[in-house]
Amino acid sequence: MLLTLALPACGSANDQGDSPQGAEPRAKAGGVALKKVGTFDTPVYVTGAPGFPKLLFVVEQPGRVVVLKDGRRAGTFLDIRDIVEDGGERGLLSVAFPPDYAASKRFYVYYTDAEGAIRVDEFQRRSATRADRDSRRSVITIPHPVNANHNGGQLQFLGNLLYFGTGDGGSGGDPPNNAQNKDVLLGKLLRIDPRAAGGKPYSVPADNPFVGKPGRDEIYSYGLRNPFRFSFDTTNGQPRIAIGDVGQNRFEELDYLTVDRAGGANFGWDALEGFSKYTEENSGTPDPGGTVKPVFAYGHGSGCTIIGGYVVRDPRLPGLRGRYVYADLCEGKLRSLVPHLKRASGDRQLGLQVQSPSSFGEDQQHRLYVVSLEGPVYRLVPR
Ligand SMILES: [Ca+2]
Ligand SMILES: [Ca+2]
Repeated sequence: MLLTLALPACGSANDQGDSPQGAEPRAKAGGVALKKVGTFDTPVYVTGAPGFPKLLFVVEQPGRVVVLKDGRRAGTFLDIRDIVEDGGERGLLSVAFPPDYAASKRFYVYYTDAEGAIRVDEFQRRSATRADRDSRRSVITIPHPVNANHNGGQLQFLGNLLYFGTGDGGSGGDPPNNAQNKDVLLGKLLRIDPRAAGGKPYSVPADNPFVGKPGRDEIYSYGLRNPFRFSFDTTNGQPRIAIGDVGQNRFEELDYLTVDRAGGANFGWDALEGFSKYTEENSGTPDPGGTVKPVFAYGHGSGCTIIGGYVVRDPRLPGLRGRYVYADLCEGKLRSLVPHLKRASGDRQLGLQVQSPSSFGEDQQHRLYVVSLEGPVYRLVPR
């Protein structure tokens, strides 16, 4: 069972006393409405697969991926509940399908195992709606033995390369200062080619920023606390990345920059939280200088845990096109802002609310979904 509101968290609890327990989404607001596509067991992610525009995949935290076809449940695509350690912030947290999925049949999952380690495994599909459980191949295992929190959890492909975000190893204030340590893979955005090559389970692109330099070659960016959800924005020519990095006790932050510039970037944790110097428990990491500042941050008076979303590209939602839609786990209100490379603007509520949002996601038609940890998955539709 999940611990309500525990999922990607870790900031201090929201003390406003107005959490949306029992609230149902309003049917209509701001030109956008929420349409329920189904109810699931502790869902934490939703996505589509290249070449299969009619399918939608919902990730259930205990360890299943459920598939819908044309909006109707079409079965369990993958069940790995036996190898997933679930609860709180742990569990099966993401699935990703590479651009060549239709031909290669391979896809990837991100989960925590019985030892608490972060694992990315590869599987292959047997049919459009059924994975081959026996095709499992371990791609990478990242030890995360000390604390149960801050496991990261997002997989995203950009081209053939797999990006994934790991948490800092947990507790509060990153006691071992993992996020600033380029010799460990915690508190990082990582980038690999997940295909087996040369007798190894994956390869590292030669142009990763720390190849040939001190620091693990898999690292793309560092100084992250718990980048539970991130997405790519390909609406603007040069691809950009939007990272919702969950904060400690004071600030939730959104990082938004070109993918190029994110190469080698230091996002500042745990010297910095949001725009501010981090001075609370287990602080003491000096500001290294040259860090990438967020484009937006909000304080814990209006939330507890950012749930990063997507820059909207669904042509059915003209009022939201180009805006970044996100939410906060405790507040549940859907919000949007205009992302700029220097600073976001125009942050405002959509007028829609979801209980304990755990993620957003897009299908192959660029339609946008929001997931409630309590069970429902909704699609954002025009009013
Ligand atoms: Ca620290
Ligand atoms: Ca290196």
